Parts: sequence; structure tokens; C-alpha cells
Amino acid sequence: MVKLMEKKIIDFLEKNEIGIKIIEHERIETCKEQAKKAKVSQNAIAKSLLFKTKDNKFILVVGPGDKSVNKKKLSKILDKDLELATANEVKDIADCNPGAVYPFGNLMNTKTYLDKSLLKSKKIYFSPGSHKKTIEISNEDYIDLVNPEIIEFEKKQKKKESTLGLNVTREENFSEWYTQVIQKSEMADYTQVSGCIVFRPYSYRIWEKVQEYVDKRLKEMGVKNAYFPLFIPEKLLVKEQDHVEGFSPEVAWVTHAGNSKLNEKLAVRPTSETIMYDSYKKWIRSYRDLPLRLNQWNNVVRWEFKYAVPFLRTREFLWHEGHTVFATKKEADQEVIDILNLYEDCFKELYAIPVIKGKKSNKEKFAGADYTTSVEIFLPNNKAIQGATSHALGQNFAKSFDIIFLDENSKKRYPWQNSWAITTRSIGIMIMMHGDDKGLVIPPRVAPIQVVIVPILFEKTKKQVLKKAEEIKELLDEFSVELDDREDYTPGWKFNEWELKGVPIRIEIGPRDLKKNQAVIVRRDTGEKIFVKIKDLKEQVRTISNKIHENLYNKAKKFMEKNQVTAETWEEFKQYARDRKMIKALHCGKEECEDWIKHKTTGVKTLNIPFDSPKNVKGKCIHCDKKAKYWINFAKSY
Ligand code: 86X
Repeated sequence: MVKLMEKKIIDFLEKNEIGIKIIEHERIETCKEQAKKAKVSQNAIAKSLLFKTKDNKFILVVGPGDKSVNKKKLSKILDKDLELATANEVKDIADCNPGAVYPFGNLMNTKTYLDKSLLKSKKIYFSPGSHKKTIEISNEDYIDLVNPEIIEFEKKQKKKESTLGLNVTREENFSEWYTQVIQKSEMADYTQVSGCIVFRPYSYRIWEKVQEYVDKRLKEMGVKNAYFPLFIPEKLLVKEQDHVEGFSPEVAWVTHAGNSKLNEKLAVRPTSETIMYDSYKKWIRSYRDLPLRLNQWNNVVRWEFKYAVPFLRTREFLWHEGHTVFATKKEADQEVIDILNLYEDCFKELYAIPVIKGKKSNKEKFAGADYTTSVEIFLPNNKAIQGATSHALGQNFAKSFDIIFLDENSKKRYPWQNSWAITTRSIGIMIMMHGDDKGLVIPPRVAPIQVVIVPILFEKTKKQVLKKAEEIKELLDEFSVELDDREDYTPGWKFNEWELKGVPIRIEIGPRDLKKNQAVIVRRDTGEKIFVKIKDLKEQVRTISNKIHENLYNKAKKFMEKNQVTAETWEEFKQYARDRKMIKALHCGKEECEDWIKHKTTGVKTLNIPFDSPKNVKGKCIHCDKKAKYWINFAKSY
């Protein structure tokens, strides 16, 4: 039993690409003994206790090994009547002995509470359900993985603020901040299906704007939309071996209709190469049928076992997938870049996010492709993320799907294929990139509400002020404007709400402004107040919208540049990895070497080889000393 638990925990950490160190020692019973035998400091040990609430729910409480937990005090802090779980209950819930409870509530379906003082140490230590082992993990990885609610054993808890605002800062606990932002701003919500979220109207509208932009650009390029089935027969899915390899555990299958078993089970599409190329093979006969360039807007399902992060990593997500076929490699190569530029524009022009364009390493490229290009983004929690990809599939799929065309000389040839996608992950990237301690900050070009008008209403002047507010709304008809004329909320309350929802521009108008023929513009990104004559309002909203966009873009760019470093030695590299930098370094291009780097630095991976990185590659690989092939970026990443 113990062995099983231990394996489950280590597998879980590995699946999530968390780097750990395992310390083996003699059997220990207490944290004091553990500190001694594992040679770690006692206040860095995560002591985990399972508690039961009055209504029979279990919660996990994690604190430093040198602090005792007072049940009464804790009950008060959490406002729950707590009892320590019995040995049998611990077995049931955590599958281990009470003395060996591990700090991962997500592995026992319980919520995790973490005492803030444990975060003082960069590394924390815990028993993996065993008395003879201690595992080391960085506190950042731990928080990312578990998303605990942070509490303070010692101090009296602040009363939770009204449910409207956020009760954690972005700096304090990034993942909790993110969870609160997306829910309280009504962007998304969790559902009964683990790993699947609702895209509420406020986030779906953003997706629509991205769709409008991308769809228009694709049509201008000559790409047509189509729709292929959601279901893929097993035989088709496994046709291109490199493509499915490694992915098969993620495929969701339909096996039954009502009570009767299907003759052949059907995959819910994880991506549509196979179902589309089976049609392409029938449609492509001669060079006259090329290029064939189709795109579809759809959903896909990948049953991942990594912890889900709304928008960034969910089991079902929305995207568009383009699949194109060309007679020549040259045309295909050109399109890979054209599409990548489209994605860059999409991030830059809509989301106000700078990207790094480049080519993936062999390890990180799509296995079915000759080469993969990507746009990579560096987020404020010092993690990198892939924003979109554009693949050159070469002739790989053509060969396994028998896609053959007759060229001008009636010679049989395999065509050259590409595929590319941008997904609803981009919404999450935008939220993380620009949001602040008040909530969302949405760049104007994707904002569902671009301007909110908050009239300052007093009994005597209400009528005139509202009338003016209406006029302003009409004046600004080229923007999406919301007039918040609710009378049962104070202006202050409304300001908070619209700030939480990230509306880029707020216009305030009150009786005094009326007299002066002016209104007040307040920028969401800087909080700056600008007094504007009504007649100049339209022009000013245009100008300020653009300024907000520029400011958000520049801020993101500065942050990225501030965190971009170049490592000359392996020692330097390791230090930068600990500092969570984006590290440029020479690399040999070998997959095993990348594996080692990832292992030794607790999860640092390659992003891409930037197109503008120096071409004069002289020197040795940062890690293995073999001859270097290229300069490539490394970072912890999603
Ligand atoms: C890779 C490749 C590619 C079209 C794109 O990145 C752009 C749009 N597709 C997608 N990929 C898989 O091929 C895949 C396959 C299976 Cl069977 C799976 F279960 C999950 C997958 N995930 C990603």
C-alpha cells in the first residue's frame, strides 16, 4: 500500500514535470527525526494533517514541521469545526498512515490549506506516504501544482473582503490570483467535469474577436473554412505512427451507443489530421487540385492528467486548425512563416503581447512534422508559454495517407503539407499578462466592453446627467459602450466592479462636469484621470485606447527583456534557472541533453530557436560540452 502511494505521488510529480530530489534515510516517526535523518531544516518540512469538518468533509492542512497545529485555533481561522481524521479515515482518504500524510490535497480530493510561514524556505520537504523517504520540491512548483489556500496559523485572519474583489495579490499567490480573477470577473467557471470549464459570455466575446480577426486574414490568404467530423475511427487515428505516439493516453473514446457496443470505437478528435487527410487523399488527383487550403473552427479534446489551468490547459478547448497541401516545398515553407506572422500580429495587435518567433528543437517539435515553428511568450509569473504553432509536415502524412498527385509531366508525387493552430489558451495568456491586483486589464481591441460610462447621480441633477450620459454613449457608437445607470449601487462600487472586469476606459460624468461641458476619462491600465471636453471625447477615446494598447504592450515587452539573460557556463545557467529567467544558451540539439537539463533544473525546457538569434554558432553546448548547433531559449514553462 505504502509503496503504491509513493509511486502515485512520484508519478504525479513527473507527469507535471516537477523536478524533485529524493532523500532516502532510516525510518522516522516525527518531523524532528526527519529533519535530523534527512539533514534538512525542520521549518522547511511540510507537515500535513488531515482534518474532518462537522459536515464530514476532509481538508488537508500543511504547515512547517517545527510548528504545532492547535485544533481550536485552526477551527477559528477557517471558521470550521475541525477534528483530526482517524487512522482509518486517513487510510481511506490518503491511502497511508497518519504519520506519513503528504501535502497534496489534489491527490486525495480535498482542499489544501497552507501556512504562509512554510513559504519562507525556497525548498520544502515532505514524506511521500513513506517513513523512509523525504522529497524536496521548490515552493513555487508546489504552489503551482496544488494551488493551496494560504492561511496564517499565528496571526488572526483578516476578515474576507466582500465577495466582489480579489483577496490575494498577484505577487502573493499567482495561481490563486488567477483563479479568483477568472471567476469573479465572470470570464469562466468550473464545471462538474474535471478539467473542463465554461467559457462565459465575457470570455467568449474575446474569442469571437480573435476569430473575426484571424478568419478575415485567412480568407485574404485564400484559405477556406470547412467542417470535418468530431469522431475519428480508430483505424484512421493510428495510421501515422509518429503522430499518435506519446499522445494515445490522452485520447477519449466513444465505445457505446445506448447499451450496444460499437463495432469500431471512435476517438473524440484530439486534432484532425487523420480524419481530414483521409478525405484529402480522395480529393487530390493532379497539380490542378493544389494548393488545397482548408481551415476549421472547432473544439478538441485531450484527456490530460496534468493539473488543469482554466484556458491554458483544459481537457476540451476551442481553436482553429488549418491543414494545407502544396505541390512544392517552397510554397509550403513560405506559408509556415506567413501563418506564424499572422499569429504574431494576433498577439501583438489584439492582445498587446510581444512574442518570440522561432523554430522548435527536435525534442519539442510535433513528432509528425519535419519542423515546427512557434510564438513563445514570457508571463509575469516568470513562466514561458507557447502561444501558437505552425508546422511544416513535409511529406510524412502524405506517405502514410497515400496523398499523391500527378504533376505537369504526369509524374506521381507526394505533396507538401502544413498544419497550424491558435487556441483559447491565448485568452488565459492575456489575462495573466495584463491583469493586476484589482482584476482583469483587457486591451481595448479585444475588450467586450471598451468603455463604461458611470454617471454620478444626485436626486436633483439625475435627469440631466443621465441624458448627457446617453448622449455620450451615442457619440461613441464606434466602440462597445456600457452605460451603468443602476441606481442601487454607488459609483465607488461600480468603479471596483468595472476595474475587476478590466474595462479599459471609464468615463465619469457628474453635475459639475455637465456645467463645464466635460467628462472624466479614467484609464484602467494606469489609473490616470483625464478631463476632456465632450466635443473632443470621441477623438480622445480613440487616442487613449491606442495609448493603453501601446502601454500594455511595452510593459509586457520590458518585463520580458528584463528577464532575458544569456548563460555562458553551466553554473550560470543553473543560477538563472533558479532565478526563473528566460535563458539564452548554446545547445547541441540532442534530445537526451535537453532531458538532462530539464531534470537537473527542475523543469526548465527549451522554448524555440529565435529566428533572429545569432547565426554564428561557435562553441560548446551549455550542458554537455558537445559542439553547439544553435542558440536557443530555455525557461520554466506551461
Ligand atoms: C499535435 C499538431 C497540430 C493541427 C497542431 O499543433 C496544429 C493544428 N494539429 C497537434 N497533437 C497531436 O497530434 C495529438 C494527437 C493525439 Cl492522438 C492526441 F491524443 C493528442 C495530440 N495532441 C497534440
